[in-house]
Amino acid sequence: MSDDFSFAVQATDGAARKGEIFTPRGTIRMPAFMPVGTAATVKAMFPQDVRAAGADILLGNVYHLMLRPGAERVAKLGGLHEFMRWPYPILTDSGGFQVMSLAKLRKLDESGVTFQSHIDGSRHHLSPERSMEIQHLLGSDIQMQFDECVRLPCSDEEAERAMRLSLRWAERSRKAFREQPGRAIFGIVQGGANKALRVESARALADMDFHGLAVGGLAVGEPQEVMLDMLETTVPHLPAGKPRYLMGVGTPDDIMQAVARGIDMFDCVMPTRAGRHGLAYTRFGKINIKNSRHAEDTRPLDPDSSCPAARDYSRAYLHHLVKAGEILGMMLLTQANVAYYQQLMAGLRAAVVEGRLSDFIAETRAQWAEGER
Ligand code: PRF
Repeated sequence: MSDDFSFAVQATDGAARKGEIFTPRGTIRMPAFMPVGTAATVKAMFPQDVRAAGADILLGNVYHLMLRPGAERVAKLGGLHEFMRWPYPILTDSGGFQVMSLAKLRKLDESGVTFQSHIDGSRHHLSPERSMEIQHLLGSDIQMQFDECVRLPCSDEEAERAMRLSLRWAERSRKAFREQPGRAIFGIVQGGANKALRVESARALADMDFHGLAVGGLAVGEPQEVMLDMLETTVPHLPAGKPRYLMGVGTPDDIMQAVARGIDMFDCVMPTRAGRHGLAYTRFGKINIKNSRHAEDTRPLDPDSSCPAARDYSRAYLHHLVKAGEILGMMLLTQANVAYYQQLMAGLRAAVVEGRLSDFIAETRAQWAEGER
């Protein structure tokens, strides 16, 4: 295995790409979905089950880990991979987005953000420099620049201010990144729902020395068509030779549509969070397992799935577990959902290689609409 970070595109179908990132901790097959492991755990799943479901890489969060158990403590304990027993690649988000959605009493200025912890009210400061230091202490394989994401809708003035601040923070993050073999840093495009701002942000970041580029500031309250429109505007300005990551997206359909527009990587809490709330994503569409129509349904979620959780337990049993508030209900549904997302990514990769992505997308949507019958 290579001792450095590298990226290769192996096939294309329209704007869509099938590629791989090589890192010393393993290969990331793309288009890739990264399950979210916010607090050093993919909630309700053993790491070996996340792996068995087909994940090549997890996402971790600076914000949560700096507050609890603390980045210096994780470093002392051997780094995040060793701590959580996940030896494969980890991407860490830089913290600003989570501060804005979770922390209390936030104050943002040129230096960074001061905020109060949502856990105990303690005061903290995050800057591009501190975020990169924390990502280094965690031992993250793919580190994200520190940025500011604004919710949509917002004014063009607000989108421009945040985009320009994020560009200045991109330069500071790039400087503060500790170069190590196999470690990478990605820049993040901002610019709200304004095409000119998006293009300017993408071009400026493309000229900086990042290993990959992310599109941020989307899936923050806008309709899907606005998000896809922004991708169509932004992606052509991102270098073809670098991986492209759409942050915090999304539903299975969002992912298929974004792949068709040239995105390579995704993360989202959707499969794990839905699993803890009794919602299953399957080839036959979304299933609310709490619905009483499943109470005596002996069929599994998907008899043809390679995932034991989706294949080996009846819907009646899953219904019972979730209704009774049993932990195993959350565990099985989370595992089935993560496996479904990974199967979808495998399907997308195969479709790009075979040059039949638009047929794959149409067939997948038809199967969701049709249900089982
Ligand atoms: N920036 C960062 N993390 C993010 C986002 C962003 O814009 C989003 C937006 N969907 C999710 N996670 N740093």
